[in-house]
Formats: sequence, C-alpha cells, structure tokens
Amino acid sequence: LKTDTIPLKYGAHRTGNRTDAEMERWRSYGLGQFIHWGVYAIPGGQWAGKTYGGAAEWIRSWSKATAPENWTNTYDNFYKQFNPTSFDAKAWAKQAKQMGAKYVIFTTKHHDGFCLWPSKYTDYTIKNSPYKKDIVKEVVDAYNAEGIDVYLYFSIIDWNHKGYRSAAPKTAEEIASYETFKKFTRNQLLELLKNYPTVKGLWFDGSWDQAWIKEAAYTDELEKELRKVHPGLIIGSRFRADENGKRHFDSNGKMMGDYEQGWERKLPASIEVLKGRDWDCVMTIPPNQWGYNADWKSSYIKTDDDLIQMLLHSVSLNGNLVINFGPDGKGAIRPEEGAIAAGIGEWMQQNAEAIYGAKYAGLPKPEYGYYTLKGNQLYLTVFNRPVNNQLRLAIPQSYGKGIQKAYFLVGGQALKIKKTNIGIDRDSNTYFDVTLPADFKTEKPFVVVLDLGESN
Ligand code: JFZ
Repeated sequence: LKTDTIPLKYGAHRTGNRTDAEMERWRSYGLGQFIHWGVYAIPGGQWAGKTYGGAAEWIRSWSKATAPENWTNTYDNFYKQFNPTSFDAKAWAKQAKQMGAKYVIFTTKHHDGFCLWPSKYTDYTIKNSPYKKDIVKEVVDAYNAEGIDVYLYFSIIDWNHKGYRSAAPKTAEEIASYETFKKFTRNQLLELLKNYPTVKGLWFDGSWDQAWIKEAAYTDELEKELRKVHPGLIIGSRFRADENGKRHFDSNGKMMGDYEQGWERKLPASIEVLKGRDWDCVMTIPPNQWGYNADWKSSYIKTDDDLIQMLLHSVSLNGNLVINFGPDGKGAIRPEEGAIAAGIGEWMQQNAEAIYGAKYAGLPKPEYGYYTLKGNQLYLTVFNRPVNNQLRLAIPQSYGKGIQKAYFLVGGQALKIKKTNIGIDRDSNTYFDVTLPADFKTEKPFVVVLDLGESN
C-alpha cells in the first residue's frame, strides 16, 4: 500500500473513485449539455462596430486599446436591457433531451458576476433586469421535467463584487475586503443549494486566482459544508487548492473532488493517462467560444459527426462528453446549434445503446473507430469503413470466449464472422473477420454489436 509522503491538512478528502449511487449515475450519462448564458450574450462578441477577438463571454475584459469608449460601464449596464423574450426553458430542455443529453451544466454566474437567479446577496441579478423572473429555477424545473440532471456552473471570479480580487490580499484592509468576498461566495453557494434542492452537483470555474488558491483552509471547509448540506453532491477537481497551492491534484497526487475537471476542449489520448479516474470533457462547437458570438463564420464549426466522434472517444475511455451551447441575448439557441443538436439526436436515438452505461472495453482502439462495452456486448462504432468491407478485429485469447455473434445495432441484421489465422500471434490474439454487406450504405457512423456470449 502506497502511503502519502507529504502530510496535508487540506488535501484530497478521499483516495480513489466514489462508489455511491449518485456517482454511478454520473458515470452512465455519456452525453451532457453545457449552457453559457448571461448578459455577454447581448453584445455577442461585438459592440459599436468593433469586434472583440477573444471568447465572447470574456468581452467585459476587452483591452482599453481596442474597446469602445467607457466600455466597462456600458457592459455593467447591459442587465438593464436583459429581456430575453425568446427564452423558453422547456424548449431548451426538449432540445437537450432530443439530442440525448443526460445532464446539463448551467451558468448561474459567470466571471462578470451577473446572477441568473435572484440572489439575496447582491443587486446584480436577474431580479433587477426587465426580465425579473428566476432563470435558474426555470432551467432546473424544465430540465428535471425531461428527466435531465442539473449541475450548476458557478464562477469564483466575480468582477462585480467589491471584495473580489485576483491577487492574494496583503494589507489588513485588503484581507478584510477579501473576507467579505469569501462570506459572499459561501452565502451564494448555500443559497443555490437551498433554492434548487434537486441539483446533482456544482461545476466550479475561475478558481485559479492566487487569492483563492491561498485559501486552502476556507475552501476545504466550504467543500465539506456544501457536501454536508447536500448529500451526494458532485463536485469536480476545479474547486480548491491544497495548502501548497496544488490544484486538481494535491501534493501527494490525489485528486481533490469527484472527477477530473481538467479536460477542457481536449481529450485524453489513451486510457493510461487517466489512471482510472472519473472525468468528463467540456467541448465548444467553435474552437473556443462559450457564450453567444454573433460571428460564427470566421472559425471552424464542428459538425455533428465531429462531436459524435468525440463522444465515442470519451465514452470509450470512461468519460462523458459535454457539448456547449450559447443562447443569444433574446434567449434563442441559434439555428446552427439546433441543427447540430438534432443531428446528434438522430444518431443517438438509434445508437445510444452503445453510449449510455457503456465503458472502456479493455482493448486497444481499433482502427475502424471505437469500442465500448456493456455486459457481454462489445460495441464497435465504425467511423472508418474498410474498402474491402472486412472488419478484422484482434481479440486477445484472455478476453472471454471471443466474438460469438455480430450484427448491426440498427435493424439487427446478422453479420458473417470468420476466425482468421493470419499467421502472426501478436498479444495472443484471435482474429475475427466481420463482413459488412457490400450493399450496406450509410453516411453516418454505424454500430456493430459483437456478442461475447455468456461470461463464465
Ligand atoms: C473557463 C472560463 O474562463 C470560460 O469562459 C468558460 O466558462 C470555460 C468553461 O471555463 O475557461 C477555462 C477554464 C479552464 C481552462 C481553460 C479555460 N483550462 O483548465 O485549461
């Protein structure tokens, strides 16, 4: 047994993965939806004829050199025109359900500090916008009604709070001021859990500030408190640092939180790098835009096939893929995003069996696509169809009884299997040739079910 070498007061609260029902449920999701929405959707990446170069939800931090005059002040008054007349939480939830999402992560408060719920602890909330109504509640209720689990995104960065700072406080005055921010943050988090008791977890962001990193005792205590008031709560590794300033993983290399939250717009190359940890990947549709950006033409927009491939990549390595949507200032999800959701949904309606509850198969990645495993069923989702229509699958002799039956997931048509001795004995493999019918035509990735028979 390996023991911790560095004594820590505020390190990981646990060794290894959680084993409770809530976390098991999280593991079975496969696909999720992220929504970034706030007053940044009003400028949508541009203002007064000028275009901001970065991610649209960061536009408030536009550099003075290129921003319109008096920009921060303009931004901080956008809430007075936040009146999303097209917003329909039920329509969003229906669309997410149709796409096949099992959970949603929703921005309650991004870095600008604007709260989409009527927080008691600040005036900078939806309550003081023309819209007035509690958007977080509408979202939680609508998604829950569709059977979709809700996770609340919460930014530690808060550009609107007077006590917020990025650098560690030094003077007594600074320390006192930061104390007000710490109290405020705790109050808001407890308020969210109290107001929306059905939420399954909190998704933290902006926890990289030196001021926050230095607060190991406070954040350790706060995490414990949040878990206590909301049993089963799921929190990723992007919340706090240990007393040595280590984030995600403590000074002994143990993960702080329930799953690895570092897979942002990137995917692990292999199962090895994950070391058995739970993880999910949050993915934008453009290269790096989370909030609504009016200009979708000047960057590559991922297709539904790109995203389905990322989904298979994730699930085949025991992770979930979370696809981000950025509704506009009126609350509408842009038609292009709607089409992508529909495209993924169409595929999921036929093939989700290979996704939900499916896991890493314990085999090397096949050149044709991705394996996922559930019980005795090995699923091969094919993205690269061989020109000779022979899927040659190398199955190690240690891997159960080998392939007993093969058939298309859609339609159930049986496929011919032949054991093929190709005269090389790499890893003691048995080679199975599964024949695809020559007249089988598809423009989409397709799933071949490989039945491994009853396990002994
Ligand atoms: C953060 C935010 O700044 C951004 O606006 C968005 O909300 C996104 C989901 O989260 O951006 C990050 C956070 C972490 C990394 C990169 C961008 N990271 O760990 O590489």
